[in-house]
Amino acid sequence: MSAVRANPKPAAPAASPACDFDLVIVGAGFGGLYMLHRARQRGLKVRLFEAAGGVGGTWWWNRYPGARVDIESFEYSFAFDDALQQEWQWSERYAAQPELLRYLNHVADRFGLRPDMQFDTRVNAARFDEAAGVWDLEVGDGQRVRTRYCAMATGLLSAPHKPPIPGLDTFKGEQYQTSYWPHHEVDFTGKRVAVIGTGSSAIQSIPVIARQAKHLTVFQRTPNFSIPLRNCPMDREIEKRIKADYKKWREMEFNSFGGFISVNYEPYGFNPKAALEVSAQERRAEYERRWASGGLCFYLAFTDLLFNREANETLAEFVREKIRERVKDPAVAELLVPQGYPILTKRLCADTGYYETFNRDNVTLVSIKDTPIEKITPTGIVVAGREYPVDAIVFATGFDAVTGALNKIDIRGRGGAALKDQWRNGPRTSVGIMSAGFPNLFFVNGPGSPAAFFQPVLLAEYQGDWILDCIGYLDRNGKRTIEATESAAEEFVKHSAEIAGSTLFGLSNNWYMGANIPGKTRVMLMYLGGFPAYRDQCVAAAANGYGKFVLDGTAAGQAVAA
Ligand code: N01
Repeated sequence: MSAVRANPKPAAPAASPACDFDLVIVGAGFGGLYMLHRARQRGLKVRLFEAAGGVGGTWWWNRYPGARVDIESFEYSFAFDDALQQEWQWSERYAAQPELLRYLNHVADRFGLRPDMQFDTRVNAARFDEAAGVWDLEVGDGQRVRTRYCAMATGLLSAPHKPPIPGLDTFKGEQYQTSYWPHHEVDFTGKRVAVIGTGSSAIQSIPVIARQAKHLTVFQRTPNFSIPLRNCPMDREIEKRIKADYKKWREMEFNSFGGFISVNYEPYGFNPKAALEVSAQERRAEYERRWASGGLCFYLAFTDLLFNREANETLAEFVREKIRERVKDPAVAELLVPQGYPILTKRLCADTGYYETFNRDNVTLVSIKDTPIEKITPTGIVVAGREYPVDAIVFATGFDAVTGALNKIDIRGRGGAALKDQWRNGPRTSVGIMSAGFPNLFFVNGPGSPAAFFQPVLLAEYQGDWILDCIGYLDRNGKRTIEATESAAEEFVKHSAEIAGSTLFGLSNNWYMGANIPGKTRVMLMYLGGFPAYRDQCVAAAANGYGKFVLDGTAAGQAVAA
């Protein structure tokens, strides 16, 4: 694991066949930055392209009011460099977007990464040149770049989804999207504002917007389960304790299922008991303890919550009760109480005063579950024949997750085959890192990996190291290409589907399965077996000279230097 191992020795790159770069990285979020840093350390000639005007990825784009991380700052940060861990001071238990952006900029400067990054440059197309065994990229306004390897660190939630509601273009007021929030300050003072959507982004922004707007109307299709985040200023004593033992905490994270253990306050890690094996009293006590701690620790409360509907219902009912306590008007409370799907199967939200916001006089909740938005007019939003006049609309309508950002790039592998065609019925990868027919193309936090179910910063570190180790191996052995085999991908996809099939995730319309995007194939997009099991898969895939892959067009595993 990257947190506890020494920097690897630079590999000697093989002679580049008429290439501009050894490695091109797409995306300057956590994953791209880490990989760039490590690739440079290994002596690779590398260039990172980023569509945005600066570093940050998710944290560059999502500047909406109230945006903050809901994994503790001490955990949602790089583990690979202890000096960096020691010197950075987080100001809050859960860092807000501006602080995360400062942190990522600090990382870029501290490790001198900027000279190898090119901003405002979208990668539009990537085609594998079979004769030369290299990738030919079309970037920005037609610039052509050739590279031996390409790593897509394009993000899990980076292709925003804006539903094509009739009349949208006729609206005369202001329109915002949480994931494309402008860089200038948006002032809703004195305005009638609508928020469409009630996922994590909406749940974070609604309380902040409500405090500013003259009136806020929230249009809710599916109520979400939300837990109090309980953010607070960083306690310096806790900081000292964590920094004194950072290595131990990181090891625990890397060896845990989801990569977060709530190190900051009380470690509410994995509870090995099942909800249905303990008494109602013990269950309640466990839920109350976690409720008081706040955040996402409910995922680890009992082992059967994601597998057994009856067990799941014990937690769902506990949270429903809490929602009813937080909302004064019982009719509004009932609209906000989620019913009909298992808790935790749509991403659990963590809020700061979300439900209490509906106790304000200037906030109205409109359920569009049975009566969808009919149209948008120049002056408002129409539901069930009634117009709600508004001056501004905020779309908090989510993302074409996991595959969306990759599908925006015209990626073509052997024989000119398009990746999006190959993945029409769901992504097919070997260990979430490579796809058959697309040699030397790697995914970071991509489809098939545990992304979204494992702390994404740590996963990016692990995968970044795996990919660079792989490149190092090829270079040391004079090999030019590596690709997944169809049979290995089939085996991994089948294994992942079996795990997913044993869970309750299929019982809700969640983005993990693409169920939030009309027409997208409904299939679990990520690995649900937990990080330790995933790591075993990655180690096995690399064993015997990358025996589960094809090297230079022939089966791997022959006698080559380790
Ligand atoms: O997106 P979402 P998000 N008409 O897909 C509704 C991470 N994140 O940006 O549920 C009306 O969750 C849709 O309704 P429904 C986190 O992993 C983390 O909020 O499909 N409504 C839903 O209510 C999260 O899960 C943080 O019925 C429509 C909402 O829009 C992920 O990003 C903060 C609609 C979309 O919710 C995505 O969160 C923010 C339509 N046509 C995000 N289409 C942290 O706290 C969609 N909706 C760290």
